[in-house]
Amino acid sequence: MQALLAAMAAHTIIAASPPQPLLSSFSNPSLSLQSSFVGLSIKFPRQSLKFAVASKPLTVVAETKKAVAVLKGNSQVEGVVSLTQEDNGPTTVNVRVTGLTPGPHGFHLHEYGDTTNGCISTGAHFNPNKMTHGAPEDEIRHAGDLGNIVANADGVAEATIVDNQIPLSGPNAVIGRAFVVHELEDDLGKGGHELSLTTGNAGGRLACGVVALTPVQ
Ligand SMILES: [Cu+2]
Ligand SMILES: [Zn+2]
Repeated sequence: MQALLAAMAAHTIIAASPPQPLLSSFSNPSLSLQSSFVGLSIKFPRQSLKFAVASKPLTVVAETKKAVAVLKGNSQVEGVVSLTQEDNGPTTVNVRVTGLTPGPHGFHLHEYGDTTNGCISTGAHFNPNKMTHGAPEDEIRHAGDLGNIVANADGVAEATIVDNQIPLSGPNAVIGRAFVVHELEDDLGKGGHELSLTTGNAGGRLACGVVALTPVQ
């Protein structure tokens, strides 16, 4: 018991010791006190601070945001989706998916970045405005409706999509949601099938990937 207490006491001292040098450097030697006073007592720093605050609204700083999603599933289908957005402009989406059957495949942004039970856990199409399913160019569409990507004879689909409804920041940000590539062609809400206005009747989910922040370079 005593050994335990001793160990605890030693531990407490170790844990408490790091702040001490900091405190002593503030309260202790007259040298460091003086030098910090020099900086604070001169009036120039205050003026330059005011100047910086006043000029801030005039400064235009371009902000670039980048994200990436790595698509995987229960098949050989896989891919990478890169997203870039400048300020509050449209988001540019670069897609490369391999392992597909040749032809069009529905490509959407789904609501959740949850892949607990595979791509099915990503939920429905991202739809913050409570619309029905449509084409990317339609007024009435889900925000996540990005149409189709088309695979060539080698099963490779490459596309660049520029879209206004999938921002990387703000209330409708798509970070943490997921891209899904489908088995079938998305009919863009116009196929007359009972699923046309919810999923575009695009069939099963071949691969999906969560949108995650990536360094801006
Ligand atoms: Cu989908
Ligand atoms: Zn949709």
